[in-house]
Amino acid sequence: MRSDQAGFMVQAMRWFGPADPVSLRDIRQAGATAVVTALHNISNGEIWPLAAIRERQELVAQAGLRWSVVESLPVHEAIKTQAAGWEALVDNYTHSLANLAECGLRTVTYNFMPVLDWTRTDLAYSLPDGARALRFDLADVAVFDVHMLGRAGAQRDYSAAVLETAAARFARMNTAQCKALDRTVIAGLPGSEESFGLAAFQQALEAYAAIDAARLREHLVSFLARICPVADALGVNLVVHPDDPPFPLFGLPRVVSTQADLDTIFERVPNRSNGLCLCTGSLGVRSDNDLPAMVRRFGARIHFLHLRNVAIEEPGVFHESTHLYGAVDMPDVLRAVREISIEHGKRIPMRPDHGHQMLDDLQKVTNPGYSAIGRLRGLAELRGLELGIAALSRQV
Ligand code: CS2
Ligand code: MN
Repeated sequence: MRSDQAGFMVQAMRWFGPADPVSLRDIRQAGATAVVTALHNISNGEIWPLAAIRERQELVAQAGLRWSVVESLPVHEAIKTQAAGWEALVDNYTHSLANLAECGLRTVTYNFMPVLDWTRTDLAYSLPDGARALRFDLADVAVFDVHMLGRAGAQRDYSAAVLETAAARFARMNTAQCKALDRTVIAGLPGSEESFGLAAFQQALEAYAAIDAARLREHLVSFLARICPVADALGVNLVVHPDDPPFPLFGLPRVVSTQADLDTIFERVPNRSNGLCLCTGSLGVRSDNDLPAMVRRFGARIHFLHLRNVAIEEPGVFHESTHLYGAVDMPDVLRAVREISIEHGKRIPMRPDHGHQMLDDLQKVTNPGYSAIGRLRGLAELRGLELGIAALSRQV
């Protein structure tokens, strides 16, 4: 009999901790052997205490699962902007890394997106089959940015066509619809460390007034140059999650969106611990990102996979499709993953990154993108694809 432990990937699911409406038992029944979680109750910038890490680890172990990846150990905004006191925050970060390593947690995810973590404009987009998906429409971002926030110079960041659509859309929107858009865009999606009101958001944007992409890249490099030597010594892999979506929003710089961005990050900080969380759904929004090629190129540095797919409706508009079908050629990606797994002798933790709200979950309140059944479906499909690829490869 084949065992569920035999693949080239470790099947994991994200769990938001004891308050998550999706339980560890649900995750186990979905067939995952591991979870990906974080101490979301600890404020960004503070040290994760050993005891709290151990307690979480035990909770996961009691459910018959393993905590395989930390997602995320968030990087404080002051580190991204190099505001006063940022060095002390980096020291706290390394202290947390040391505590995690002491508990045997050796893969740690983070992102370097300014102000906002992942961004969508619709959290309940109806699909033809009645399921709901997360959607992004740049014209809605323009509605918020130009008409609701009134950011100076915002018009310059959009095409004439997008501005025209946004103006027409805004003219038809009532207060409730404006509020809903505001909440969706800046109130913070699950996993985000920040959540803003309009004034606070404005202020957060202003902190980047003098920070362009070149400068933000330098800030990322100085962060990594400080923590990677420590992570090397601890045997910890730090894996950067790409920008989602992988293009600038609100005039904010983006530095983890393309193969060239990643090349630079790894060239500038070649340390072994400087790694990548390859998120197919984030990177896959850009047609110039060749995902199987990126898997092969960065194979040694990939220690975590987010697997999902996107349907590109038109430039700047996409929704999250089912895990196997969409702009990303998932069989080709997993074939490449199998190759790097063999080449580097490692099983790579993966998780189905988001899923549709479907079946009984349509009646439940869960974290957007993180309901149980849609992710169970995604995990099941990806597991079948993995097994199929492994089986076919043995025959040739
Ligand atoms: C995640 C983000 O839910 C998601 O899509 O990718 O919350 C976040 O960017 C990652 O956890 C990395 O920090
Ligand atoms: Mn992701």
